[in-house]
Amino acid sequence: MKIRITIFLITNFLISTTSIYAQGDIKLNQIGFYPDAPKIAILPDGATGIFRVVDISTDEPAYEAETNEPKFWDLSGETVSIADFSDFTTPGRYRIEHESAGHSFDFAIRDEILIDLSKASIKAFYFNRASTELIEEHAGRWARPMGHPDEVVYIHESAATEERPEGYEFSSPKGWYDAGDYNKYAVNSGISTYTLLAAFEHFPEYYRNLDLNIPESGDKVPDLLDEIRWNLDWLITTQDPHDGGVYHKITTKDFAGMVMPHEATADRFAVMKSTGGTLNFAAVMATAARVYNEYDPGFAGEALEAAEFAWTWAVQNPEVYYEQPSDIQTGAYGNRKLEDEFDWAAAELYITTRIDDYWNARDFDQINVGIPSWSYVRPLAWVSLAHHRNNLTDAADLNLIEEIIMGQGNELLEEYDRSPYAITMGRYGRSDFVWGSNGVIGNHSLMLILAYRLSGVKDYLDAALANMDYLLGRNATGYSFVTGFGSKPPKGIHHRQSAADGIEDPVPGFVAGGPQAGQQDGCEYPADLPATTFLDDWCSYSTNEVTINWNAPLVYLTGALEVFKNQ
Ligand code: G3I
Ligand code: 9MR
Repeated sequence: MKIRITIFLITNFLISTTSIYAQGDIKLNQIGFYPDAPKIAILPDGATGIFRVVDISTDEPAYEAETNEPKFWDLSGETVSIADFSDFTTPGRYRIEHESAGHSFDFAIRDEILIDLSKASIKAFYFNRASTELIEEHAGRWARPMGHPDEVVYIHESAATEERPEGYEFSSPKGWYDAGDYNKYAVNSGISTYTLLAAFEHFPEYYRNLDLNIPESGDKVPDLLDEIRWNLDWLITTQDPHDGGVYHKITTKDFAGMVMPHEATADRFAVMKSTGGTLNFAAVMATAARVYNEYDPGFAGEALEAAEFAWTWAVQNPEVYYEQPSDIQTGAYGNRKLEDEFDWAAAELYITTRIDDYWNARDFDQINVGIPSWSYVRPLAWVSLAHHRNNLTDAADLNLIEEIIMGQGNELLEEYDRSPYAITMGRYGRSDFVWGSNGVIGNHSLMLILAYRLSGVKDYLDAALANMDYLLGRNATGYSFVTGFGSKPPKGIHHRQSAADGIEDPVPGFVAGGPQAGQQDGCEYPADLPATTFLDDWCSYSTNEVTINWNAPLVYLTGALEVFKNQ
């Protein structure tokens, strides 16, 4: 018996040492799974046959089954098979093993598996706060001095008016840094702030009790709303009080170097009012007016007034497209298609005020609304309309609202069923893998969650959970894309504070931009297909930067999955 065990151990040892596969070649969600949820891992190189779920505490197989038939994925150039162990529900810590394909990272099966990530994904916004010191009590190892007080910003030539000429000084403090850079952009603040507001609006019970350990924790306002307020307090300063137009951005002329916020002290400018920025502002402020009414009616009133003022400016100035002035090099967030921004702002104003004129101002008759992004916000109108569908005036078409959300959900489900990785990325081939592809899959998931809420059909929820697995490791790069989470998270994100603070681990809770084949930064990539072009290095701002608009859907998704985990 002893001899047989020894032989078994030696053979096992040989298999694992002679295999060309490393730990992590079997890919899965590196955090783990809810006990009763679907659970799958992906095996490389056409591996088939028996796979085992091995209990870490005993090193014994606890479950085994066969893989499905391998499939080829053109976007990653791989032939992969699915190991489905959804039937296995016993809490514990495990790894997946396969005779030729190696093994996975360790993972857990337990309840509340996403709660820490749900909190950290919001806390990332706190870490990106401008105009405040982050103290150790809230920021731990990532405490840092205040950067960018923004008590004095200058009107740039492009934004000069009679009342506010070039060089005019005003105050525009607070807000979140957009990303790895330290600038603040009205357009991208739009979808990001809205998505967090939507998370609260859709799941108030969950967020009311979520303690984020931020400076405002313990006050009467839920922490998520306190965090959002930090950005709204800034955003409201970007409206010109004389006409209602909104500055496109508050920015330095060039991107800062790889320095901490307090070391980036170049002058900041309010650059050009734009229709796009103004409509994003209107939509967010109209949404905020609803959400804060219960907690701070004074602010809610102010927000609604600001939204209406912005809307009026945009209607009178419908084609003021952002043009980057020649002396400004920072992010453009330029966009010449603003029909969707008009739809979104009108929809939010309609929902908040119940004034039919806002609904009637637009042709709300689109069927294929698509997936939200910073440059395409039409779906956000339908997200809000769907959530408020039982509280609209007769002007609204409820059947259309349902048809639109379910149509989108069905399109995503089709890809999920077809996908070798069982995810929703790849519907239009490469076009899902754009700069910020991890924001794309986050927004797919937001639409799926809505389809689930409208229909009660669990397939939509399962697909959203599958996309969460993708973000946490079940993808062609093998990374868990969220800093500080999983066995192989990004370490070299393009985030100035993380690169400059001298701390090995980056600020936690940020999702990296994700794979896309553009290589716009000229770095050297280990692979070049849409789903594999990813580099965990500061150099790679086209795949490894972090941004508020990619983190916001991660917030929404993790929160929703925690809310629906027992369904
Ligand atoms: O619109 C075209 C589309 O027609 C075409 O089919 C497609 C093919 O790749 O490209 C589309 O344009 C892309 C554009 O985003 C719109 O999505 C560009 O290729 C792509 O380079 C561009 O990337 C943007 C990037 O800035 C560079 O401008 C990202 O969306 C945007 O998220 C990113 O934002 C930056 C800010 O400027 C500064 N702060 C950091 C932030 C994140 O990196
Ligand atoms: O750091 C910048 C990042 O935040 C932007 O998303 C990106 C694209 O606009 O640009 C980065 O800045 C780079 C600049 O464009 C070119 N020189 C190198 C900079 C990064 O080190």
